[in-house]
Amino acid sequence: MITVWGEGRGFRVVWLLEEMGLPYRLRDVDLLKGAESDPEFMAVNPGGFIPALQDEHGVVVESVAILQYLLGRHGPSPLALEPTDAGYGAWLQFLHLGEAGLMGPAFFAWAGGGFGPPGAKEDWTGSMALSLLNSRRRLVARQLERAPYMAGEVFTAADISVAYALIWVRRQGMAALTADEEAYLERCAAREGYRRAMQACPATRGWAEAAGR
Ligand SMILES: N[C@@H](CCC(=O)N[C@@H](CS)C(=O)NCC(=O)O)C(=O)O
Repeated sequence: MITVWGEGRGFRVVWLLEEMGLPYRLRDVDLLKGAESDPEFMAVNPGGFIPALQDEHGVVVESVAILQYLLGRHGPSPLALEPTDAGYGAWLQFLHLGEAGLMGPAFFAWAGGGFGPPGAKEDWTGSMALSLLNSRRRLVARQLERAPYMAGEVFTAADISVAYALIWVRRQGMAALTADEEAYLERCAAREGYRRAMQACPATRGWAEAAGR
């Protein structure tokens, strides 16, 4: 049985599991209480961050690595492209850009205002993170001028990675999304897999309801 530890970016993992039709259980991890107060989780991921994926072979952390792992080990799935596919380069690029180029900078652009002392939101690091996020969004913008999805004509795991980050940016009110980005998110969120993942993730659903989307 597959266990997903924690929501947050674990939503990406649950979304893919729902798209692939794989059975799993979601184990809540309360980061507000502190991961250290959850010894069972700390034994799974001594780094204390979520998500983690556990199956009969072991544990994988890093949400995008987990997506690749599921597609490789629990696939095959049309949500993964092969090196011989025309869109493979774009697929791999956007799969990783979703975290490394979008979500990572987005978190640090937001975190100063979310958790930091007065003025932290506007400090050099926060401003630089916001500027990195927005520069990487230009790659998404160019792709959306060419095709409906990150790897081309069809929805793939690269869209789970990128759409999650853009949804997060929108819910935190960090940047106004473009009309193309909004239409893209509408396409992604209209999927049955997304709807089922929202049903399966109470914390994400609560946050979406509070944010009004
Ligand atoms: N790059 C990692 C980021 C993981 C991450 O930062 N997760 C957040 C919640 S979504 C977390 O656990 N933060 C607490 C911490 O890092 O101690 C991934 O994609 O999984």
